[in-house]
Amino acid sequence: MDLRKILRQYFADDIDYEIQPLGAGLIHKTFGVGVDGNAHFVLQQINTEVFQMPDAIAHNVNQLLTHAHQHRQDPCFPAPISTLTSHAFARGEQGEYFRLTPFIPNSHAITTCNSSDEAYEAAHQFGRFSASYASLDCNSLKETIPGFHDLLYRWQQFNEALISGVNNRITASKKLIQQMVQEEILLKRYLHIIQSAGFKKRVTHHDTKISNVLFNASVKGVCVIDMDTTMSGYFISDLGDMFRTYLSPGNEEETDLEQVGVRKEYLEAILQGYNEKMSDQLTDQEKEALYYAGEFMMWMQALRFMTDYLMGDIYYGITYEANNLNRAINQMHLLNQYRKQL
Ligand code: GN1
Ligand code: MG
Repeated sequence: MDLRKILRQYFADDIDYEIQPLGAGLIHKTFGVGVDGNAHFVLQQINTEVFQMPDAIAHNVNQLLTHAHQHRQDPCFPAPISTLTSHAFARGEQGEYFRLTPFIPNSHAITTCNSSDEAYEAAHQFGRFSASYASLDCNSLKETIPGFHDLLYRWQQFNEALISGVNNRITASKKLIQQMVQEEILLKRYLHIIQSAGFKKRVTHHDTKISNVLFNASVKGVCVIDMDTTMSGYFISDLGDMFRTYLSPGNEEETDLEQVGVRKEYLEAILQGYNEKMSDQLTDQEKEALYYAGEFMMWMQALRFMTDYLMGDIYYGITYEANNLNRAINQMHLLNQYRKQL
């Protein structure tokens, strides 16, 4: 793939940009585009297996930017750059989709959350993001991945994998599968939530990992990035994924379970940062589910990793055979450790 050809769809001048791989996401291919060692833009090739409707992402970004503009408020994320022909995406020769976003000067992303201050700042940014769009009718947003954080759907996919998945993987993982099935009570609570008037559909980011926040040199949060999965959803997705990904010193790839656990001060920091922006927005019923948010996301992610393992690793990138299995084990361990803190 000649990325220079892609850049020419954005720039009339023929600057010889340096293009370097960037970040550690499991889904897209990301590149820093710059001059003399300084990044000016971020170029991403959209994974269209995962995002089969890239235009839905562009539609949502447009809705958000229009809303922010009308309310004279900060969009809370960097707006993507259109091509010279005013398209949201540049296209590769085989129809691939690319998007370009400005690189925010003096900002950086981090891949692991290493202090409760970082956790606080990130939670504050994601809270600010959702709160900023509180008056946007989230029904105007499209679903960029159908059923993305629908726990019932993820549970059904898991159950289908138990029937049609790779046989020896199912047999060898009996114990873990049983442990995961025992958590079905978390699904019951979710089903209750989605029927309750006290739970609002909100503009939800749905991927609140620490690398989706930009920080400045003094480690203050600047804004959030990655609007791919921003759509209508429940706050438990955003808060829960922060718990899932910031609380533990070891991340979801960690196979030494001693490293997987909950740092209590990070939990307090996340709640503080998020509540500063969101507590006025949340209903009483939602506030009762602050801690459930973590259980919801940890279990759902365990189900998703395990489903992928049983189906033969078709969704998540893996670097070794049991990678998805180990991720599922890791997430179930985290869930158990998390509960001990409640
Ligand atoms: C995927 O690629 P990345 O890290 O942004 C996934 C998230 C999962 C995460 C687990 C579109 O996100 O939902 O939580 O992996 N995104 C999609 O590492 O499936
Ligand atoms: Mg993402």
